[in-house]
Amino acid sequence: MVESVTTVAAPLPSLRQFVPRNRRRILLVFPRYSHSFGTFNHAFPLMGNVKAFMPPQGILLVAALMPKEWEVKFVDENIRAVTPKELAWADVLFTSGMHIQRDKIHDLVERAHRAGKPVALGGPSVSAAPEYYPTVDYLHCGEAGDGTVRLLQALDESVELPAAQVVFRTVDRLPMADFPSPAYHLIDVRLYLLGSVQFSSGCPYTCEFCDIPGLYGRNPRLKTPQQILSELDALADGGAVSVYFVDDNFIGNPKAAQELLPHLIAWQKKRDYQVRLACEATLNMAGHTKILELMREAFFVSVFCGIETPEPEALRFIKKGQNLRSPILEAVHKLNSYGLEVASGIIMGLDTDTPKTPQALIDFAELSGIPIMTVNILYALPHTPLYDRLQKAGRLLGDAAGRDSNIEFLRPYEDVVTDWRRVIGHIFSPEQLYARYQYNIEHTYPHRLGPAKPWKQATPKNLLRALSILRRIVWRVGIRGNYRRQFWKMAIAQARQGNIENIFQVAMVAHHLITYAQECVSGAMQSSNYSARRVEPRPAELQQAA
Ligand code: B12
Ligand code: SF4
Repeated sequence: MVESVTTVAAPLPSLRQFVPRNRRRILLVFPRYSHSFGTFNHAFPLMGNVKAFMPPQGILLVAALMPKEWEVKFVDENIRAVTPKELAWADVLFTSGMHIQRDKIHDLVERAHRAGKPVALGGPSVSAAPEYYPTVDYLHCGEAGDGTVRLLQALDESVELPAAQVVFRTVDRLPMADFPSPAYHLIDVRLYLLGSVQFSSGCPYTCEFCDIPGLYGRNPRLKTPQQILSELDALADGGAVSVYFVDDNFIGNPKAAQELLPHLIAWQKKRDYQVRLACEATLNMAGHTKILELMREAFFVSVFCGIETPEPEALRFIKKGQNLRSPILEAVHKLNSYGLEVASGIIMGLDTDTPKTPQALIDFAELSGIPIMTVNILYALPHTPLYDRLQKAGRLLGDAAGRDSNIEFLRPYEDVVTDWRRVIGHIFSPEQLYARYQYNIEHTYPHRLGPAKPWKQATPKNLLRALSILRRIVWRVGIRGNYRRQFWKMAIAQARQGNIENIFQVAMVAHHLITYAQECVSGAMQSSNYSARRVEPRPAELQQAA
């Protein structure tokens, strides 16, 4: 039975003004990610104490939104598992996640229920597909807003397990200018590879496969530059040396991006360019020369573009015409000329794919020089135009056992996966990947700005850390690695030119990509990030009980 609370029956206080009547203990837990190209897990052992990719903004923001009268604890299971003692302490467990974390969310709910605690789940997965979570007590669909106030009211009322599932949907979103900073005081920023900030939410485009416009809207909503600067200060003070703008599309509102950038430049100058910035954006940013100039000055060093396919016909078919505004290779190389290394998402299994597609992708990787290309087979996400089209055509399979996609492709599934393995195996062979890095070393990195006084960052603590990373790289890659030759060729050339930072960056990321690709080719990993096929074991405590 499900009770759905979507409409506002009585006037609600705003989320920032909600005052509870009772004391509550809220345990916020972020579930583990499955490993993927995008999680960089194989790089962590080279980096000492780094344990996870980025702090989870969404749930940390929710932590910051809790009434000050309530006690709050936070555990990121990518860093360590939540303990029985913490579960016993809590009145209620809050969790979040993407579809790919679905298994881990279910495991967590099972652990909470065994401890007799109710669970509230929010975030992108439940917002898009509440039907995935029939056993969760409270579902929070959508962004922070009136739905969140309703949830807090319900928990203020009672923390008993509810008789039926209750669903809260946000209709009226909290303006982003009213967002507090995520609760960074609850984490150790140094345990993460990157810090993250969010300036805007939403994307004006409507690519057929994407759930962003449905989840976050088409008219990007914005924080103020001052909010961003204070979040950046918190992250940099906490030890972050790289920060990723998680905006769906950094130039979704180009005017707003252009207005923010001078503030970022002033911030970088004040801190002498200690923090490298990165973002996600559509490839048509190549047409915004002024923005590119400012991004260079603000020390943006990489941008993730959903290129999806280099085939123009395919781009038109998936409604991604914005990638066609200038020839793709020209656009990528223009971004490189502003110091921006391009990373790219690629999709296989499109209706327009032919037996020639794998070679076209391999050629594209070589010509573009893009080192990080995350290649996935297509999966139809609920509530996307793609899902609706395939449903009408009777081409949705459900999560059929053993398959990584829910789509009946036009080509045989086995052929699509075999092609995927061929592409991954080729483009992430050490020779190919190191050649693409060499391209960026020559054509991208020299265009970047950097600290005016780099020696100021060479504190004894930083030097010790760098030495420890270097020792690990030399041991794991330079001595024990099966691609030692490529590594030493790059490392010796860079050391001669004094570009020590390039050695660190390239060696760490390449190690992840090469190792992960080898796991993909051996069949140990999923070919789609949305696959429901479990490739990792359940936690020991749940296995024992089963
Ligand atoms: C940063 C990011 C990542 C980071 C995650 C870092 C981290 N620790 O969170 C990394 C790089 C690891 C990542 C990887 C992937 N990601 Co990602 N990622 C994002 C991105 C760009 C930003 C997330 C974010 O910080 N948002 C800002 C916060 C404030 O928003 P939010 O989390 O939705 O939280 C709000 C509400 O949902 C709500 N809320 C959230 N949690 C909770 C909990 C409770 C209890 C309550 C009440 C409310 C609540 O309150 C918040 C304020 O409104 C989003 C896009 C987006 N717009 O969110 C995609 C997104 C979440 N990722 C997505 C995907 C598909 C992936 C990948 C599978 C593939 C990929 N694109 O690379 C991989 C999977 C990795 C893995 N193996 O597990 C999809 C998820 C689709 C879905 N519906 O599940 C998204 C939506 C983008 C997209 N459509 O492609 N990702
Ligand atoms: S441009 Fe990117 S975020 Fe926007 S709809 Fe397309 S895939 Fe989604």
